[in-house]
Amino acid sequence: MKTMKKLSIAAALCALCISAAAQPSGEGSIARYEIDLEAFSVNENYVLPDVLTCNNGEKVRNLRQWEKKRRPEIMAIYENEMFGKVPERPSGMHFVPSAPDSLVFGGKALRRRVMIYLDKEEKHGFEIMLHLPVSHAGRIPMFVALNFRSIADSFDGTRYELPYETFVDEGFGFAVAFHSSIEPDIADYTGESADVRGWYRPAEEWGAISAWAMGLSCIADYLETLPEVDMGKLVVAGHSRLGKTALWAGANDPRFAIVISNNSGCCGAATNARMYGETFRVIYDRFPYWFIPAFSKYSGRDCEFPVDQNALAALSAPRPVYIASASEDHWADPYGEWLTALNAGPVYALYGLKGLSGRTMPALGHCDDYGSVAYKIHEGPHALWADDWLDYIKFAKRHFGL
Ligand code: GTR
Repeated sequence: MKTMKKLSIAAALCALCISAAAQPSGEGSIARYEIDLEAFSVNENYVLPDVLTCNNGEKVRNLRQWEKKRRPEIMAIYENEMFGKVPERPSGMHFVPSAPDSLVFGGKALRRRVMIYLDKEEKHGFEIMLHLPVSHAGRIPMFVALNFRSIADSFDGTRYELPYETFVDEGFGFAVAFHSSIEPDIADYTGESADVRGWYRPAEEWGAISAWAMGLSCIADYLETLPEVDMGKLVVAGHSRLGKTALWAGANDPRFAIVISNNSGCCGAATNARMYGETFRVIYDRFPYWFIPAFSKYSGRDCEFPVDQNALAALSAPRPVYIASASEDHWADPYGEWLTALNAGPVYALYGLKGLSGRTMPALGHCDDYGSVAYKIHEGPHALWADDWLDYIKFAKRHFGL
């Protein structure tokens, strides 16, 4: 099954038994860099379950079958076996300004800070920060993202490459919240103030990734109250664990018109079946609270998960989805992330939309954004850089016709 080897990824690809779902030829482009597989193993006999085969074996042949039967089945798999259900927002949710609005970037943008309270008593809530271009003609398209830093610490956006001013210059607003202020990113959190999961319903019914996804939807709820925002043009984006969250938020909330998942790896865009880099056992041992307890039964049995991650990406169809990797991010399995993008294509095809342009991984630094599924691999480590954001802005502009 699994073998430990030191070899170039090109050699690894030659050894792979490619599944019926994908017959790609990644050698040409990916051979440009080498992966030391000594610390990794790969399941050479992986098979991706067919995203368009229903639980009862029935083949999906049209959009109706996808939307009425197969898509709900896949949602239920992620809800019952991995992330838990993202609940409706609580009835007590309301919004309170947390600081006076200010003009920033030489007067080009309005900065606004708002508390999103989930309860009437205002014990459970998180702060969001908005940057909105002030001289924008028409309603404002928005990026919505969670960040790894508190609002107070992230004004410059330097550490996590949130170039707010660039967004404003390009005609986009940006709404951000600190992920841990929605649900702490800590195992066995025992505090109360921000513990949305424990307060709202039993914590074991939904993992932190679902709580963060709910937070993104709460931000969309706030944006709906702003007449200057174009609710038809919301992009949800995230990096790493927040890239997993972006995919899950996109699956749950159709208001996110474009979904961008950067270096999301295991349980995000990386294939389960290859078991390369981070695996279910490793992720669940380190971060059990991201998931529901039911997910533990797949530890070491990644291939037995009923779907692969192309199914997660395809839950956003027909909305465009962008998956991005980094060449040195072996932990997240760039090749597996590309396979996911490739194999989301058949669902987009049901909508008459194109997936990736071909069955070859794009060269480093290049993006395959020919259709409604995009994939790129930047040269370098696990990161979301300013240049990546520029690509995402370009992608959003093209799909929004801006
Ligand atoms: C790693 C984890 C990955 C990824 C990353 C991150 O430690 O193994 O799944 O989510 O963290 O979010 O930074």
